[in-house]
Amino acid sequence: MPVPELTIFAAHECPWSQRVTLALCEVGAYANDQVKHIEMDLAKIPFWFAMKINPAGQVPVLTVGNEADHESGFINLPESGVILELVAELFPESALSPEDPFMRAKARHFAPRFVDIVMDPWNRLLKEGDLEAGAALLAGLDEIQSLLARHSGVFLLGDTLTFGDLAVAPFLGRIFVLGKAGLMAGEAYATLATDAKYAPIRAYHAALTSRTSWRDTFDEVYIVEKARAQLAA
Ligand SMILES: N[C@@H](CCC(=O)N[C@@H](CS)C(=O)NCC(=O)O)C(=O)O
Repeated sequence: MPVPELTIFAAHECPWSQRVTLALCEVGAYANDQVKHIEMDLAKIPFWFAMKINPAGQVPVLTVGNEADHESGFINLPESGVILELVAELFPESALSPEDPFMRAKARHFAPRFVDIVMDPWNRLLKEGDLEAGAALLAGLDEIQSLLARHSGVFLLGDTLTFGDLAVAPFLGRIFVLGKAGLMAGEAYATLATDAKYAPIRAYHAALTSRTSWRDTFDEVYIVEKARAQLAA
């Protein structure tokens, strides 16, 4: 199937957007000029965006096809998880979407579980300085490590990167970067960064963030500055 016209509306600071920009990098869409990138300012989402592109007023949105051409399958698609899977399927040679339906189901389950048991406590720790949330965050990462241990290899399902990995990468990356920057209260980050128990999640983080796609979509200084400003507001 030929790849249709693609436009991504995204914001560098937004982890949900980074899921999609990571995938577009991984499949070579940026390198091959197969996608137009529109960077949005989250502080000033324009009225036309909510009117024409996404009534929820949120990024990311992937525009597929051309509005003027009814044959092009035109759609403005919101929701990072949905977009991520579509990108994986539009570029099957990338192998980001496993052929095996059970493996696909595992990839789908991974991100919502990660958000529930890791990101909820992480947000509480960051925004409220709730130290009990630090223990919950580490317990959540224990469970994530047990999911990773089900397959040998550097990624969730082995040595092949899938959309499941890309869905959690922006969040795991921010945990390490903002922890290193001193924005996580208590001892949770020190434990995560040094305790032998958390060596598997450190290795997983390293496997994700050592990729070119990560370097091309993540600016550590900018993300720390934005987070500091948001927490101070
Ligand atoms: N469930 C959405 C969440 C997207 C989201 O929260 N985007 C934020 C930026 S990180 C946004 O656009 N915020 C602007 C607003 O809500 O006004 C997804 O997975 O795409």
